[in-house]
Amino acid sequence: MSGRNYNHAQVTEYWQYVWNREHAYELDDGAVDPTYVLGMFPYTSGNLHMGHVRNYAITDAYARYRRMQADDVLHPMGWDAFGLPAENAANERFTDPRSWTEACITEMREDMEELGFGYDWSREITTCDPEYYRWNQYFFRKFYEEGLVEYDAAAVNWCPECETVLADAQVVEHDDGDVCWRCETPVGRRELDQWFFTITDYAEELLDGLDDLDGWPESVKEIQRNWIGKREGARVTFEVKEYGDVDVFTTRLDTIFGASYLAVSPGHDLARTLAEEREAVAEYVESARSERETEFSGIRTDLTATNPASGEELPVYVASYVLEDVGTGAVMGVPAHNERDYEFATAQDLPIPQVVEPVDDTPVDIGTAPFTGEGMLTDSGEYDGLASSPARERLLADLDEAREDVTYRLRDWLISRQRYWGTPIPVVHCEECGPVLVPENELPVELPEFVQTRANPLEAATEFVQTTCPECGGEARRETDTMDTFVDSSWYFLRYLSPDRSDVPFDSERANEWLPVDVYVGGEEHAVLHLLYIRFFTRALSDIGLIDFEEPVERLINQGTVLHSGEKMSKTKGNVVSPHEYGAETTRLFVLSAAHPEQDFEWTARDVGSAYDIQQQIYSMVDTFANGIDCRESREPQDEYVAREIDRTIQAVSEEYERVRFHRAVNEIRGLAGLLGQYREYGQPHEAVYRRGLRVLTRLIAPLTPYLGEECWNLLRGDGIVAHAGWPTPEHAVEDYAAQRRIVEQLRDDVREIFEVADLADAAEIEVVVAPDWKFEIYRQAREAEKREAFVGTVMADERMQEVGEPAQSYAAELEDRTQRLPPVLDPAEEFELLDRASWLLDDEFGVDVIVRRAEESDERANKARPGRPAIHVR
Ligand code: ANZ
Ligand code: ZN
Repeated sequence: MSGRNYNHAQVTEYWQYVWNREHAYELDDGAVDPTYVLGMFPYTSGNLHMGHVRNYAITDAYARYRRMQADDVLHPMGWDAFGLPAENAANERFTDPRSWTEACITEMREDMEELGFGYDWSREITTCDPEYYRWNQYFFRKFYEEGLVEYDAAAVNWCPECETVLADAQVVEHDDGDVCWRCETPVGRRELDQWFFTITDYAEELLDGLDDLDGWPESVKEIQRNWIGKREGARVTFEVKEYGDVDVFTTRLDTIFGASYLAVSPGHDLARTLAEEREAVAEYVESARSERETEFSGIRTDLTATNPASGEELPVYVASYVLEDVGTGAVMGVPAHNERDYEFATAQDLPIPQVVEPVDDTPVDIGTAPFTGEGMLTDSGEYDGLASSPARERLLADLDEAREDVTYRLRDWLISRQRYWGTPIPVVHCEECGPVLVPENELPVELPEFVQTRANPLEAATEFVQTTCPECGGEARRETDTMDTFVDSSWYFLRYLSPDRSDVPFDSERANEWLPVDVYVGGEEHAVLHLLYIRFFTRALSDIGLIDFEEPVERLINQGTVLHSGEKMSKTKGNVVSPHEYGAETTRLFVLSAAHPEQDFEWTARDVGSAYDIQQQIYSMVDTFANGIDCRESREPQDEYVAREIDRTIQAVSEEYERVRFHRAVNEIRGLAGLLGQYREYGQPHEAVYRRGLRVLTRLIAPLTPYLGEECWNLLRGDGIVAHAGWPTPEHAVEDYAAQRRIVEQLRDDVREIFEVADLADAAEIEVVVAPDWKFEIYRQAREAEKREAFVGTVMADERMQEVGEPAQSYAAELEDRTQRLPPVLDPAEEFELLDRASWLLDDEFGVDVIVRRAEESDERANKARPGRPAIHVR
C-alpha cells in the first residue's frame, strides 16, 4: 500500500534546473508595487550556519506564499562582502581578501540553492565590486555637499587587535570595561582625524519616526529610543573665575541648590587650558585619555565656580566620568540626588547636601544612598516647598543663566576605518587646499592590489597614495581610510531594484514604486547598528531628493536563536549542526516548524525526525494515489466532511502564513495529512475529494518544502510548477467552522469517555441524537439575553415553551447563569448534517455502526441532548 520513499538529494538538481529554465523567482522590472521580502544579506564568511538557514527559510516561505497568492514578489540576495575578517583570513592563509571572499560566496550560494531558497539571482549584488562601492563614494560626496559629513580630530575608540577605530555602537560594555564587538579586546582611546556622518542631525526625526513603525517589534523601537536618548532639560552657565563661563546640561534644574561641585570632562576646553600650566592636571588628562582612569577618579583644580542660584563658590574638578561628547561635557555635581555624582562625591569626600524630599513616605537616608526621585524642595531659598516640576519652571524663568535645552545620547557615526578591505573614502589631502573630494567623474576610487603588512595595506600602496589635488593640481595624498562596512549595508536594499544601472545608484522611480520593504527579517543584534543606519540613510536620501519615502521597512521580524544543549549554536562552543547533516529540506522544514520565528528554540533530533516523517507521509500518499487506487464515484456524507475540513485547513493555514506563523501552519498541515490518511484507509475515498485533498496539501506545504512540493505537484499532474501554482481557495464559506470543529471534537471525546468507563467490547451501534428544536430556541435566547434576571420567566412567557412544560423550565434554569457567555452553536438542521458527515470518524475509531437522528425521531432519547452536544447511546 505505501508509496516510495522521498529522497530530497535526488531531486534538487532537476528542480533547480527547472526553476532556472522558468526564471521562477525573477521579478519583472515592470512589476507594479510588488511585495518586497528581504532577509538581511549575509556577511561572506563561508558556509551557511543555522542562523542563516532560519533567517532565509522565513523569508523564502513567506515569499513563496505571496507568489502563490498571485503577488509579484521581489526576493533578492546579495553579499555583504567587505570587512576585516576577510583581511585576517587572507593573512592567515596567504591569499588575498578578494579571492577568499569569492570562494566564500561560491560556497554560500551553493548552500542556498540546496536549501531551495528561491532568489532572483538576476539581481545579485556584491558590496566589494567597484560597481557597487562606487556608489558608497557617490553618497559620501552627496552627503558632504549636504553638510552631513564632518572631518574632525576626535578621541575615538581604538581596538589594538583589529588595529582600527570602532563606532560607539561597535563597543560592547563588559563588567570590567569596554571591549571590541568583534574580538572582545579591551578598547582604548586614541586621538585621530576621522570622518563622520552626522546622524545626530536626524536624531529628532529618527526618534519621532519610531512612533509610526507599527510593524516593528516594540523591543527594537525601545532599544533605538534609548540609544537616541533624548533628554529635555536646561543649560546653565556657571562663572569660573580666571577662566570664564562653563555651561552644564542638567535634567534636574530643581536640584541646583544641592550642587556641591562642578566637574568637566578631560577633553573639555577648561581641562586642556589648565593642563597647559598645571602639571598635575596635564598628567590626569593624559592618563584619563589613554588608559581610561578608574570610574570615579578626578582631580581637583584650584578654580572655583559660582552657583548662579545660590551664589555659592563650588570647587571645580576634572573627572573622567563626565563624558566629553554628552551635553556640554560638564556637569553640576548634585550628589544627594544623582547616582554617579553620589559615587564621585563619596570617593572625593565632598559634601552631599539634600535639597529634595519625597512627598510620600519613601524612606530616604542620604548617608547611604542618593534620592533620585522627584519631590518637594528644601534648603533651596525662596523655592522651598515647591514640587520639583514647578520649581524647574520657576528657576528657568528666574535665572538669567539658565535656558531650556535638549540633548541626545546619539553620537555622530564614525565611518573611517584604518583597514584595507572596504570602500576607499573618496578624498585627497592637499597641503594647500586641505581635504578635497574626488570629483564624481573619477569614481570609483578603486582599491589597489592587496599587500601583506601589519599595518594598513593602503598606506603601503605608494602609487595609490601619491596623487594630485583635483583643485589646485599640486601634490596630494590620497585618504587611506576606508568606510565602515555598515555604510555598504545601509542602502543595499535599493541597489537590488536596478543592480545594473551604471549611471545612478538605483532607479528612483522604481524605488518610489516598490519600497518600503514589506517584510524584513534579521537578527535583533542589529537594533542600534544596521537598523538605525538604514533609517538614517533613507531619510538622508529622501532629503537629497533621490526618493520620496522616509522609512525603509514596514514590517520587521527579528528571528530568534537556534539553541543546542541550551546554548546558541556556535563554532567556539562546538555545538554546531550543519544544515546538511539531516538533509537541507528537512532542516529547513524543522526550523520553520519548531517555533514562532521570533522565539528561540532548541535543536532536538526527535523534532527533526518528525519534520522528516511528515514529508515521507505526504509523499507516500501522493505517490500511491498517482499509481492508481480504487476510488468511489458516488458521494457520501464522509466525503462532505473531508471536503469541509480541506476548506477549513486552507483558511487556517492562509491565516498563519499571513502572520508568518509557520509552526502553526505546519500543525494544520499535519492535521489534514492525518485526516486524508484516515479517510483513505476507511474505505474507498471519493476520487475528486481525495485528489483535491492531496493537491491542497501539496500547495500548502510547498512554501516550506519547495522540492517536495514540486515532486508531489508533478505526480498529481498539476499545471506548471508548484512555485507558480495558485494558492488553494475554499469551496464553501468557512465562517462557523470553529463551532463545527468544536462540536465534532466534543462528540468524539464524549464517546471515548463512555467507552472508557463502561466495558463495551461487544457494542454494535452508537446512536447520536440531536437536541429538540425548543432547546435550540432557549439556547439562542440565552445567548442574546440582555440580563439574566427573570430569564426563566421570559422564556416561559412563550406559548410554545408552555406546551413543552417542565423540561423547558428546567433547561432555561440551567442556562440562566451562563447567559451571554455561551459559545455559538449551529441550528438543529445544520448540526444534524454535520454529525451525519462526521459519523464515519466514530465508526472508524470504535468499529461500530453509527446512526445520527433528529430529536423528532427519537423523542425521549433527545432529552439528554443539548445544542452542540448530542445525546449518545451505545448498544
Ligand atoms: C544635575 C543632576 C541632578 C542631574 C540630579 C541628574 C539628577 P539622565 O540622568 O540619563 O537623564 N550629565 C549631563 N552631561 C553629562 C556628561 N557630559 N557626562 C556625564 N553626565 C552628564 O541624563 C541627564 C543627566 O546626566 C544630567 O542631569 C547630568 O546630571 C548628567 F538630581 O544634572 B544631571
Ligand atoms: Zn590642493
